Amino acid sequence: MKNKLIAEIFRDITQILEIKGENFFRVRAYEKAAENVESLPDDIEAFAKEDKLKDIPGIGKDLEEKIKEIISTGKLKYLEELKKDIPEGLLEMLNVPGIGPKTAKLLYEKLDIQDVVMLERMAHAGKIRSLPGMGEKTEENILHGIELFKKGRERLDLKIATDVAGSFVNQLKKLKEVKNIDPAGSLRRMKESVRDIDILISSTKPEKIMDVFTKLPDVKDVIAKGPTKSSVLTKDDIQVDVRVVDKSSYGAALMYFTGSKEHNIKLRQLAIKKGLKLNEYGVFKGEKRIAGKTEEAMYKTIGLSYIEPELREDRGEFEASLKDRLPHLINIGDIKGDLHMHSTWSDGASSIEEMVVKSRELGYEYIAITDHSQGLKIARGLNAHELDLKRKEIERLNKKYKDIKILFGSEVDIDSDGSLDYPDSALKEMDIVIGAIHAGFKQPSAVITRRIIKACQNKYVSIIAHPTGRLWGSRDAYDIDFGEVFKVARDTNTAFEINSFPQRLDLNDINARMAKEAGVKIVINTDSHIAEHLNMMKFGVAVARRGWLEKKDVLNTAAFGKLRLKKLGLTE
Ligand code: DGT
Ligand code: CA
Repeated sequence: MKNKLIAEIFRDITQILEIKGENFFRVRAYEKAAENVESLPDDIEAFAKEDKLKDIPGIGKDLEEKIKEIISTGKLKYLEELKKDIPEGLLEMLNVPGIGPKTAKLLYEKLDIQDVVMLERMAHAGKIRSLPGMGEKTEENILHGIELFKKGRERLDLKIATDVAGSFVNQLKKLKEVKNIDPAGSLRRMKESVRDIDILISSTKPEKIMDVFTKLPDVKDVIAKGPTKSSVLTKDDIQVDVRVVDKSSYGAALMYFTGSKEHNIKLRQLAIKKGLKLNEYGVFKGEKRIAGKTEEAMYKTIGLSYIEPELREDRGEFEASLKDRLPHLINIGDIKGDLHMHSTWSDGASSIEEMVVKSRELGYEYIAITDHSQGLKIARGLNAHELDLKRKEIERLNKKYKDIKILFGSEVDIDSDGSLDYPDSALKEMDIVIGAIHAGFKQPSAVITRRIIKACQNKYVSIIAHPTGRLWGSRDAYDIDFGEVFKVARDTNTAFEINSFPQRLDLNDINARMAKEAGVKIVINTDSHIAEHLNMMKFGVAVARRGWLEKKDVLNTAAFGKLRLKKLGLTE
């Protein structure tokens, strides 16, 4: 599927053309084309094969040729040429939140700022405030943007890490010399972001594995190669480490390299208390190894019940394990439906029916189609008339697909004063109402807290979506008083969402656990904008597991008839 690549290339072109101050209409043409290609429900290669590229809105002869070139070569000469006209660092600068092409152009032309390093230096030196339309506040915002940018750079999101690790594991698994293989480190603990990928293997032929690993096609550079441990950089500059151990110490090594470091330290202390020694080769009594092959045996020998990787953060798991009170963590298989997704009715790229078909494949009993509300113009929110039409379409599909319940819902904007973007008369007609903040992120904590509390108090709002607004690498969580908010959520039976989108993962693990302890119910949703996104549920489930949640804490593990959502006015 090259749709995304093509859209990205067109966007890069737009940005360079804007920096160069090109004609508005040319810039807009690429921007439109990027949008249209991105929202195509099907693989663009199928369009190309059937000679139908020109049927896509905004694609004429010229862009058709360019799309064909990208499909066959994976790149575009025109973009490569354009790139030569501007400094390389300038494009990277556009990834700093708050720096658009116009600002970049100004900074480049007036102050000769060519990359992020220079940008940071000039902002610190107070040089940027002298430019037209900029001030001290702009400088502050730029510096904050750079901080976010760096944070986003240092660590991978969970989806990218999962995909990269999966690809390496799959290729290495094919070797007959590989006995056991697992990703370890923060990825195995399913942390929301991952610095590098650690893979552990057991084998009697480590050298052979090192040879193959360091020569895999995704490898760009070999950082270090040894007989049992090597590190490489992928073409996307992601570091992957592979270690090979003997199968007799596989469990011990897996435990050690899964971490976290804090968990490991506590483990070692517990072992010492029992007169044992613990290291990455096993548990030892004197010189004798008494465990090492499996993690289960390792934990048992130290006197603990098995601790799931997601809990290994030294956040109370030892105390719980010793008392045999570890939670029975929720599993992906417990999820019976997805209650937050968009369709082509608002800003989604798949029709409601496509969302239904994919959800049936996933085995769901129910889903909610929750397009945006009228006020959110950029996301094509629905007006009253469109809501009516959409409801009819859902009724039609409910008749056609008897094995899944399709709920008619909306993701309704919580306005800056906490009121909702539809009147109660419209909300009343819906099966499910999700409240969400999409503007006014910078309000003071007390104001945002009040806004969310007011939304919880609305008798139709069943769920608060992505409650802190955090976007990885581009936006901080807004400041909410969760103590206050959770009290009201519990009393009004309003559920809070764990949004599974890798850039969101919001609530995060810590907030989710706090919600559970406050008696607030959780819903895990994908917020899908295309059918494929429905697969991201696993990331939300990972956050829930890291937040110690069990099946009973999460509403969408219930069968349809038992879905205890506030004011679920089910339509037959
Ligand atoms: P990351 O890479 O920052 O996302 O997080 P991790 O947890 O994957 O950290 P990493 O890659 O530095 O190390 C992998 C595991 O190896 C880590 O979770 C625990 C173990 N480890 C590394 N260094 C130490 C150490 O100094 N002491 C102990 N006890 N364990 C360590
Ligand atoms: Ca790591």
